[in-house]
Amino acid sequence: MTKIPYMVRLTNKNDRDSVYGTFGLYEWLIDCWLLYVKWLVRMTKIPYMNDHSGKFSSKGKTPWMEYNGKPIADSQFCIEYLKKEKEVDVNTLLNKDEISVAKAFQRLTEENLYWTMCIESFGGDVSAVSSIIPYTGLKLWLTVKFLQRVIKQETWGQGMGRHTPDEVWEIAVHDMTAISNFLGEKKFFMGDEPCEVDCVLFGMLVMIIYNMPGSKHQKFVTEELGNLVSYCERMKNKYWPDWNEKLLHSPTYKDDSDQIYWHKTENSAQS
Ligand SMILES: N[C@@H](CCC(=O)N[C@@H](CS)C(=O)NCC(=O)O)C(=O)O
Repeated sequence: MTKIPYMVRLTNKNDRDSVYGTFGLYEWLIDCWLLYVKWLVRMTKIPYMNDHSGKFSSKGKTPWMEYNGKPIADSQFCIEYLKKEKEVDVNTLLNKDEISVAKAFQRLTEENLYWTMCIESFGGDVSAVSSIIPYTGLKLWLTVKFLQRVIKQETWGQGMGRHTPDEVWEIAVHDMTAISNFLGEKKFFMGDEPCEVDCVLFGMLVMIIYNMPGSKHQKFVTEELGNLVSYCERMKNKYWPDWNEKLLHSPTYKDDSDQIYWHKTENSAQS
């Protein structure tokens, strides 16, 4: 079963708030921004369902969500909307300076490091990324060609694609090292308790660790930046205890399109 995860849809079903969406991990592509939205959903214990229809947002991007029929595009706007709607503050333990630092790291990750990852995966040898896409033959070839073309245009426009491969790698090393140095020995990025930036970092780092096999990024993180690997494990254990059983290649994987996930315990992903 192969489905491309792209949409988070929230709606009010049977007089209950429900979130409909897909969780990239359950598929072949870990969508870092979708993990960000889903984390808030799990952290705040909003019931949700996965939707595997694979639609893009009105802005032509993923993820996006629909809440009581209102479509909201872009993970950041989804998060802001949910925070307001549910009256949750996931940064309560941070002061203004810390919130600013966290935001700067969020942007470094989403707007800079991300593009180096795109170039590493699709800019040259595509055999590694092809190995995680569960298609074969023409379908695989067309998917990879399509993604290569989109990413080439986007990275040129963004600017990262105008650098040489060595320059791109230098930028990536600086970004990943900055994240690792700031995390240091802390349990979570801003201290003992997780906050919003943790989900952004987690989403991006698990893409590196699990979705970029054999890449320079993966090698660097796993071999040189061990604190990032244990950090991801901590986040995974806390919020995604069902991670392994929901993997596409896991024997326990099943289509969960009709399932409503309810979180019964504090900060737990149990459904
Ligand atoms: N700022 C957006 C970024 C989302 C994004 O770039 N998503 C990628 C998938 S990981 C996408 O939709 N790419 C399709 C495209 O750019 O055409 C967000 O936070 O939701």
